[in-house]
Amino acid sequence: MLDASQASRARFITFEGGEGVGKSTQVKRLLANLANAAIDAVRTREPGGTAKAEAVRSFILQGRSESWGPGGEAVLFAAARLNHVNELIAPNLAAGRWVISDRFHDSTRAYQGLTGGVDDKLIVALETLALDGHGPDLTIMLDMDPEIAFKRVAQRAIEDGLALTGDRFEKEDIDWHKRLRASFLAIARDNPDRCVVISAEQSEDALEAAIWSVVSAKFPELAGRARA
Ligand code: T5A
Repeated sequence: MLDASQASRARFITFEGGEGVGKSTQVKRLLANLANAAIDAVRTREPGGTAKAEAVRSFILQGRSESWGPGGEAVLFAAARLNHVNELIAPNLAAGRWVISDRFHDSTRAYQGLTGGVDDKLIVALETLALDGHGPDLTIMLDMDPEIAFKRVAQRAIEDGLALTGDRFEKEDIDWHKRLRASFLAIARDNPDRCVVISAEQSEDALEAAIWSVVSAKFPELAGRARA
């Protein structure tokens, strides 16, 4: 049974997974469903979310940090995260607004740590520093074969009339992305109370329904509230 303070506490939900698995699509759909359930929520992303963190995003995704190596990049992601937590995540949660983030600290652990080889001590130190107690209440891990995800990203580029150039990490080879997938699954296994793995190899509508079912089961204050 929830007491009144737990029931009214704003929740922090993160979406994680490899490239092109459908995180952004589902973050938007969850926001719409929360709005329909009369929950005030903000959408954000990493790297980014604040002006300073978006500047770090551009620097990294343009490939300008590549020569820093995975350790240097982990520090840059954490610097962006520290600002994101201080200026956006913590103030919104304190004001009673739920926060839904497209990627968060598990991405550093998966990309730079488990797949990139950065020492776990540095990853843990950066998490402690940047999160400052503001860890997610729930993490939705969208899981799929990276070869299928890359076809989706290529199709999106065709539809948008853009060249498929690939940003800093999309350029890594398929074996790297298979190891990345295994890294996210390992994080989920290590954090069973927080992480829920959902197959992203289903339609957008089916995935949206699966995510709502997980979110509404995790947070009893949503019981009986309709989604969009
Ligand atoms: N990074 C980030 C690190 O290395 N360390 C860190 O600490 C952090 C925070 C961020 C990059 O930075 C790295 C990870 C990344 O490489 P990004 O642009 O945010 O860059 O990268 P992605 O998160 O991969 O963004 P994408 O937009 O490519 O992927 P999404 O958001 O997972 O997918 P989405 O929703 O845009 O969908 C992709 C395409 O598939 C279609 C969509 O319409 C779209 O065309 N689609 C579906 N098609 C069929 N069925 C479905 N169910 C579909 N869902 C979506």
